[in-house]
Amino acid sequence: MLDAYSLGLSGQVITREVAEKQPDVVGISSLTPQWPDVEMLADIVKAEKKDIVTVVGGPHVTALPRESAGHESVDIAVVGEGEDTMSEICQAVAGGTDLSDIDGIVISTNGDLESTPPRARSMALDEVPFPAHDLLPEPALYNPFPVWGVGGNFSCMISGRGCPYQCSFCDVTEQQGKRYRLRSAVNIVDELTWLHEEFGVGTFSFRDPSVVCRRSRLMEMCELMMERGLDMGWTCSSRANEVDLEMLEAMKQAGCRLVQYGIEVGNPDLLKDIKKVSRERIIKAVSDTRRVGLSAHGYFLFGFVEETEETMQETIDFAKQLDLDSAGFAVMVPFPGTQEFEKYRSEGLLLTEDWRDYDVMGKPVYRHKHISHEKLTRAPRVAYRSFYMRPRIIARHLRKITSVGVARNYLRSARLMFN
Ligand code: B12
Ligand code: SF4
Repeated sequence: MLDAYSLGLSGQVITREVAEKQPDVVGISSLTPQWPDVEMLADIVKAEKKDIVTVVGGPHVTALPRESAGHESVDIAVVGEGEDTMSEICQAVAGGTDLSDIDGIVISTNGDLESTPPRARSMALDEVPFPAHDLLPEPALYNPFPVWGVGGNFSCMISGRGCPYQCSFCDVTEQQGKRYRLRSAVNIVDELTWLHEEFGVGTFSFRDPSVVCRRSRLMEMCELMMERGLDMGWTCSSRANEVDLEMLEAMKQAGCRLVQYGIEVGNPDLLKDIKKVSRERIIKAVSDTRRVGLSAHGYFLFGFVEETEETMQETIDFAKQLDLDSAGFAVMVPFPGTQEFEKYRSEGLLLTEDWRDYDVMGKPVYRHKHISHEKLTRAPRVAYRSFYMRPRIIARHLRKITSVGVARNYLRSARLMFN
């Protein structure tokens, strides 16, 4: 396993690794803006040895499997979850058996594409082995953003898959299905215990929204973390309609420091259009979060098809009205497979399908009907200044700078925000 991004490896170093290890199969994961790098990696592998079977997977490939398999250095594109599929591919390659018996893949043979039937989603997530944390580089390499917490080595956790909400800009429902599929509380806490004891992980972040979706599981998980004396700080994300005061209290006692809410916009009609939570529920969730002593972070986006200059201002005003500790602002990226992508494409407003540009830190990849390109590009910076340049927020964050490491992390984030 080679975490080339985190290690900052060049193409030359990766070529050397492939030459040394001489693998039979290489699997490469991809999010949309990483797709050009995936093509380059597959090219590197094939240039080293033509016989190596190249397999690609991940959200981008699941959204566009045939297009992905169409790249000349790619042999197989995996649609959806990869655990069982990848192991079946390896067995087939080792045993020389027919790949077309494997569900959920697109096979490329000299440019001809063959799609096999879709694969059923795995329901028994407790049976999936823990991620191979032992194959990753030193945990000290992974630093959280300051808002994700400080203290000790850091790791990410996924407590379940799927999401029923189908927000217009998000492809998780499309990728992972409408139904929540959840790991048990014991299974999650077992992985945390392993991370803590073996790798000195002191801080982690639940990255899936489903961690709070089943109250009984959340309460059991918090209780177990306390029973085992896991002294770990953590953060999670949640839809604002899924938490209540009692849950937040239990989370705080179990080491939670911050809850991140995907709020997105301030205008009530736009909130409905993009399938987000009402303003009232958001106000209540943020205030309950602060009431129990947890920090609250809000994510906001600009550039939905129905957006206007007025709604952008409403978003900034709403962010400031809420009692948030921190906020993140970005221009909405319509990833393939989302409703926003289809809307922008059908109206002929997409400016590029160069996937490298589909980066949340980048410029809008579409022309907007009501807002100039320049204004939309600048919107996150305007919002950051307006949100953070308030004495109350500055004072709150200054209090959190307790070491040089934290100060460095803050500087890193400030550079990203204001650049
Ligand atoms: C944790 C997370 C991160 C982490 C870690 C990212 C990572 N590289 O894994 C961080 C914070 C770094 C991150 C960053 C970004 N993220 Co992110 N992230 C997530 C999140 C919340 C969970 C990912 C996860 O583990 N899911 C659970 C597992 C089970 O699903 P999975 O990752 O899709 O993997 C399964 C299959 O896809 C497949 N698979 C995946 N890879 C491979 C490879 C092979 C060979 C095979 C066979 C199969 C296979 O098998 C896996 C297991 O079943 C998802 C949202 C979500 N709930 O999924 C967004 C998500 C993946 N992120 C997204 C994006 C866009 C980004 C950024 C590109 C944002 C940006 N800057 O523009 C950056 C990329 C930065 C980078 N350099 O990697 C999008 C992807 C959309 C898209 N079409 O690309 C998602 C879906 C969020 C969203 N709704 O928009 N992210
Ligand atoms: S943004 Fe969050 S709540 Fe909405 S569909 Fe995606 S994962 Fe679900």
